[in-house]
Amino acid sequence: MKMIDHCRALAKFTQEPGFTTRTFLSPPMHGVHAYLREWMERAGMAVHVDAAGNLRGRFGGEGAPFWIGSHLDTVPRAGAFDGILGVVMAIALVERVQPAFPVEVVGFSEEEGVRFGVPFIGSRALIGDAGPDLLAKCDPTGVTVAGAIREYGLDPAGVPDAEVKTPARGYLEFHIEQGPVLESLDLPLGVVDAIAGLSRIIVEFEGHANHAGTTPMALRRDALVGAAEWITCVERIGQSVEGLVATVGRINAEPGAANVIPGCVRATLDVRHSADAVRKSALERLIVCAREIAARRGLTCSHRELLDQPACAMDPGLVADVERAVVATGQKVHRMTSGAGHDAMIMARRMPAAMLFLRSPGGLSHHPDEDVLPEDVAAAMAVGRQFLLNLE
Ligand code: HGY
Ligand code: MN
Ligand code: MN
Repeated sequence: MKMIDHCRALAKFTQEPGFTTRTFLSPPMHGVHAYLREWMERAGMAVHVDAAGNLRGRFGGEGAPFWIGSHLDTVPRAGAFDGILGVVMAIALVERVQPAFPVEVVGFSEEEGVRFGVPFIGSRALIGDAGPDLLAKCDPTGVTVAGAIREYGLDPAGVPDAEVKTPARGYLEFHIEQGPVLESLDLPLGVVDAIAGLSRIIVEFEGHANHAGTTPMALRRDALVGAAEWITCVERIGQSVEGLVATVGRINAEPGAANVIPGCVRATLDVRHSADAVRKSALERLIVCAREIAARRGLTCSHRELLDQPACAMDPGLVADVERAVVATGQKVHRMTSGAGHDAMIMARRMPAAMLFLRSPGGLSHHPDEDVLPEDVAAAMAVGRQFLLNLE
């Protein structure tokens, strides 16, 4: 079965019929684990699911392993390749190459941050950064991370044991680019040299709910109109700085009835840039902008940090190893920064990390029509094979 076919089959494990939606340890993850475990064991791996829900396969004997992996969760109504393609390619590489040294394959339980608002739960557990605060985070229904782990049939007390405490040679992640760059250059592959930093906050505008029919326009403190004005400011500041992206991805208005002036609005803000100082300065400007709009409209404004993920350089030595494999397989080397966050930026805190991107047709991702070309998967597999052979 081809890797693209595996990804399309795995995309059917979803919590939203008709779409691919698979958040942290939701029930369909059992099907993904069973599907991949059978294949991993056939490829010669000893497989287990750690207490953080990471699917892990150990190939080969003692000694410092090389890690290859990506994430198994998805955003809502995702495509079939973000994350899981990297796990499928890792398994296929071990199956085909049967490396002469130990390899750890990992399918992380959660990278997108959808269910609990904070990303990288799986890879953070692997580097020993999944402490009580993280396990106590609640999803919108009030279930904690620890509760979700228990509901899945695992024991959250075992999360500390998920940490990698032995030496590792490095980590390589294959991932779709999720953007337009490689397609614009007509290239199948990209070598990631850095991953942009990411700030994520919740901004709350508080006004005064009131009757939509009896409250004159001049007497309103409408939180949603204030948020709407601020969102145009987010776009304007995002457009004003080279390489900056700023996004309001989700907005909740309360009480949420057509005949009630919204009294409270919460909006997510996601700000990214390859330079941390630029990202932080833009974030500060956007917070000041929110406060000014609120003051002018008789609203109050507050914000809560969800994530401050510094930009992360990939390991120069490992990047050079990947580039050697790219050249050896006859492909052109193109170095690039990743605008998307990846588990590699967490694993890089524990071991040398690198990534190889595959072209995203249409530059599309986080969308059901996300795609990847068979010839690009074949090119990436050839690079992966050469990379592993060079490690022997
Ligand atoms: O949001 C991201 O950058 C990634 O897709 N988790
Ligand atoms: Mn993603
Ligand atoms: Mn991803």
